[in-house]
Amino acid sequence: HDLAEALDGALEAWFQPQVQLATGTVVGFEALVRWRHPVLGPISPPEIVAAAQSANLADRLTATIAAAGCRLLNDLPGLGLPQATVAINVSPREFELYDVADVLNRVTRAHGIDPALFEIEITEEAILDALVSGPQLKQIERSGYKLAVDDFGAGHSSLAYLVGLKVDQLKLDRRFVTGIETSRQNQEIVGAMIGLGRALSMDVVAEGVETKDEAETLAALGCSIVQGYFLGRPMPVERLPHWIEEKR
Ligand code: G
Ligand code: G
Ligand code: MN
Ligand code: NA
Repeated sequence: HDLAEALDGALEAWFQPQVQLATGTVVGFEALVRWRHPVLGPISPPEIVAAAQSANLADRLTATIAAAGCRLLNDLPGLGLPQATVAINVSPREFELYDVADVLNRVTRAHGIDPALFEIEITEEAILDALVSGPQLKQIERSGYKLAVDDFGAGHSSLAYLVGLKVDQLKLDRRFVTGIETSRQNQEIVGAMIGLGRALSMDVVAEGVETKDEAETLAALGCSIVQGYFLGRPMPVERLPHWIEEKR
C-alpha cells in the first residue's frame, strides 16, 4: 500500500555516472531506485523490487524509473552534459509479470525520447530462461532499446546465449574489478572478457571501480567504460551539477 503511494511521490531514481576512461567523458547513467519510507527509513532496492513484484506494481516501478531517466536525458543539455544513455535494471522475474517493452515504449513516447538512448540491464539468469524472456528480449531489441548483460561473468558461465541476441554492452561483475591491480588472475579474466567484447562489437563496462589503481589497471587492459564510487556514487539529479563542477 505504501509503495503504491510512493510510486507517485517519495520513490526516486538516483543516477550513477558511467565514464569513458580515455577521455573522462560521461557516456551514461545507471538509474537505481531509492525509497526512504517515512517510518521504516531507507528500503533496500532488492526489497523494493520484491515488494513491487508481490504487490503487482513491478510495471509501475519500471515506468517510474524509466520516466525519471527520460527527464534526465531531456535535462542533459541544461546541465551542460553531452548526449548520454540511461541504463535501467530489469530483474529476471519481471519478464514473467508484465510486457517490459510495452511499458518502456509508453514512457519513452510520452517523453519524446529515442529508445536507443536506453540501455536495459538484464542478467545472465534472465537470458537463460529463454522461454519466458526470449520473446520479450526480441521485442525490446526490435523497439530499439540497447541490451546490457549485468553482472557479466558472475552467473551461469555458458556463453551460448550471446549468440542470437543483440547484446550491446557487457557489464563486468564487481568481483573481477575489486583489487584487480594485485590479482594476476582477475587481470587475465578481464583482459579475456574485453577481448570477447571487442570481437563481438560489445562495449565492456567495468563496475564497482573504487580506486585509482583499479581504474588505471582497467585502462591498461583496454577497458573503455568504468562505473563505481571512484568516478561517482549513485546520486539524486539535484546533486549532478555539483558532481560535474567537482569533476572539472
Ligand atoms: O542500487 P544498489 O544501489 O543497492 O542496487 C541493488 C540491486 O538492486 C542491484 O542489483 C540493482 O540492479 C537492483 N536495482 C536497483 N534499482 C532497480 C530497479 O529500478 N529495478 C530493478 N529491477 N532492480 C533495481
Ligand atoms: O546488480 P547491479 O550491478 O545493478 O548493482 C549495482 C549496485 O552496485 C548498486 O547497489 C550500486 O549502488 C552498487 N555500486 C555502484 N558502484 C559501486 C562501487 O564502486 N562499489 C560498491 N561496493 N558498490 C557499488
Ligand atoms: Mn545494474
Ligand atoms: Na552489475
